[in-house]
This record gives sequence, C-alpha cells and structure tokens, in this order.
Amino acid sequence: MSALAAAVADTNARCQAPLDEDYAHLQRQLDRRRFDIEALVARAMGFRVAIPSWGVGTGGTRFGRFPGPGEPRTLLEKLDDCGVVQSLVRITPGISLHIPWDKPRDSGPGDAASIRARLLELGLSIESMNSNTFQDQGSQQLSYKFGSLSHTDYAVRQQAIDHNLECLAIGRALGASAHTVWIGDGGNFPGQIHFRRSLDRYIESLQAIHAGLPDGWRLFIEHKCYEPAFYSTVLNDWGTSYLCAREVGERCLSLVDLGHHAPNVNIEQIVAQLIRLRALGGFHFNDSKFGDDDLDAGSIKPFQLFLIFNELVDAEQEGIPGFAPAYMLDQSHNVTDPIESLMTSAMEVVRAYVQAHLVDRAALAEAQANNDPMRALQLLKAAFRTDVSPILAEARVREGGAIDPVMAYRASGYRGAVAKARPPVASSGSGIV
Ligand code: AOS
Ligand code: ZN
Ligand code: ZN
Repeated sequence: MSALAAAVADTNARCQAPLDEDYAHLQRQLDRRRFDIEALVARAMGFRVAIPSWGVGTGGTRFGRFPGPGEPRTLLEKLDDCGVVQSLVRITPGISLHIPWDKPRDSGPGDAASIRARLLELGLSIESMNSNTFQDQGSQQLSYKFGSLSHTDYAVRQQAIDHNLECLAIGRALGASAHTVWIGDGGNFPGQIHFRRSLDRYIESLQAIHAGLPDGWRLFIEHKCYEPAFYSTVLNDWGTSYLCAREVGERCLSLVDLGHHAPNVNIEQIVAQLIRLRALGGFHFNDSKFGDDDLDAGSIKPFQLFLIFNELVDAEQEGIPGFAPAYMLDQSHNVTDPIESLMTSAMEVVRAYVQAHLVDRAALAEAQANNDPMRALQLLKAAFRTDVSPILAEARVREGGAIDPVMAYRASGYRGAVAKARPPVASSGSGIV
C-alpha cells in the first residue's frame, strides 16, 4: 500500500465515527426541511472542478516568488501532484495545461505517449489547454511586449495565432476538448492603443483560431479589466467578451475568472446574464480582495461563491439547453503548500455547489413574486448557513478519498518525500502566475 493510501486508511479510521455522528444529525435536519441527503451526496460525488497544471507550483507576485520544497519540475511531476489532489478529494480528475510551460517533449519521458500513460495510471485526463502570449519565450522570433492577438504588426499576430493553433494540436494529442485564451494585450498610456482597431484585430485573430478548432472543442475567452496592462485591456469586461464571442463563432464562449472584475462588481449577476445569453463557457475559480486571482477560492467571500452557484444550480435545475460550464481553479499559491490549497479550494467550490441545492426554489420564486426581499434573503441564507461538510466527506469516502484530505496528506509525508526526490531548479517553468 502506498504511503498516501495508508494515510487515507489511517486518518479515515480515526475520523469515521465523528463523521457518522455529524452525518446522522445533518440527515435529521435535512429531513425536516424535506431535502434528501442521499441525493445531495450523489450531487457532490458527480461534481467536477479541473486543476490547472501551474497550480501545483508556487505562484508569486511582481515582487518575487518564494518556491516551496519539492516543486514539480516537469509535466510528469505536475501530474503526480495533481494525482495526489485527486486521490484525496475525488472531484478533480480533469487537468488544464499551459503551453509552452507544459509542452510535451518530442520523445522519451515527458513525450505525449508517456504523458497519456501517466494520466491513465493516475485516473486523470487533460480537459483544456491554455495559450501563453503574455510572455516572450526564448525560442520565439517576435516580442509580445506590445501585444499579441491584437498587435499592430500582422507578423506578431500571426505568430500568436500559430502558437494557439499549436496548443490545439498538442491538446488533441492529449485528449483535451477546450482551449482558453487569455491575453495580456492592452495599454499603459492614454492614446497608446486605438481601442476600436485593437478589438477588431483581436477578433480577427480569434476567428483564425476558431477556424482551427478540432471537432467537438470549445473556445473560451477570458476577460480581465486590468493587468498586465494597467490603463486599458483589450478584452476588458464580460459584455465585450460576449460581443467578441458572438463575432468569433458559435463555439466561442465567455469564461469568467472571479478575480478579473473591478471591486464590488456583481459577479453572480454577470453569470446569470451570460447563462441567459447562452454564452457562459466556464469559470476560473479563485478569490480576491483587491487584485487578481491571488487568493484561494472561498477564502474571502464564500457567500459570493454561493450566490454564483445559486445561479448555476438554478440554470442546471431548469435544464437550460446547452448549459455545460467548465469549472477550473485558477489561483496563485504564494504562502501555502499548493496541494493543500488546491484540495481546500476544490472542497470550497463543491461546498457552494451543494449548498446551492438547499435553496428552496419554489419558496424563493414565491418570495420574488410577492416582492418579499427579506424572505428571499432568508431562504438563501438558510441554504448558505447549512454546514454540508458531512455530505462532502461522505461523498469522498464513498469514492475512496479522504474524510479530511489535508490531514491525510500531511500524514502521508508526500511533500517531504518529493522534496528529497526533486531538488530545486533555477526555474520551474511555471514562473509567476
Ligand atoms: C490571468 O490573469 C488569467 O487568469 C489566466 O487564466 C492565466 O492564463 C493563468 O492565470 C496562468 O497565468
Ligand atoms: Zn484565469
Ligand atoms: Zn487571472
């Protein structure tokens, strides 16, 4: 038995009795409220949120990066870490890759065949691809300093398009079915960018990428109102994202990264609008206080996360045609063990999903029809305040995961073991994310 499996068995044995007690108590409470706890466990077991390959490395800020011990140095090692997350939480079998950071080698360990084999072994799959035209790579001819897909120079745009097409080819070889494009294009000075023309060029470039999409794939575009350009960004908000997606093509959809909005923006309302417009492609979950995707999902604004899932579950229960958003974590781990952060965030996301199933929707509709805001809020709060932890833990146990994933992970000694096997390297490839 592996150290991880032994740690799961050992910690689960210690946590089982308290879980049984808490589960029975919650079941009585939910029975009273006429919710079927078994149906909720099934929901939790069916939930999926993907892990970004870059999330298993330490992130950083523009001031620096403080790598942790045993950082993965190759894609195969990143997959190993993703495998640990999945084996403990059991809702994260999907992985998202970033090219060129995760570009497979041409042959030998790390080539596409060995990656596919490792994925199979770990019970993982590649779900989506991400391009990188926000950094310059040593091997490229032209710089993205002044933009990529919207650059004024046709040759730079073409280089960026070609890179995206290469991502599609790599993704196809690895079994992916979606591609996310986030660009760093924008301006730092008034007048630097011609707003209308840069958007025209961006859309035209995306159309070329859309034309190269393999069958069955979706193309996600990710808006962001600031950074790395601080005065203006080319794809600045969800409305622009929606309009661009419509012009690009029918398989192009808008992706919402929770950290990419101005303070106080009502993200759950944006989510509802995009659902209504049949344009919601997916999510990058994280939390943020002031900046970008700096903080772990659910760590600062769990009620906002719940309200977002309230919209998603409402759409799911209504059976809106074509509603199939892709969920992924996208956050920068600066001071924690990335594996612990990813597990905790995945659990916070599924928690919000299950809580959203506890909204009494008929009563909510009635409160809305009767213009009774206090009743409406009470109904949402009743769902949000329910501690669904026993449901989530029960779902993990039934799938062979850990009742307490962080406890099991620490007990396994995984980080100490990989710290020995993976001596630090100058650059881990993931850089500052
Ligand atoms: C950047 O802010 C975006 O969130 C992207 O999703 C980006 O590709 C990712 O964070 C990796 O840097
Ligand atoms: Zn993102
Ligand atoms: Zn971001």
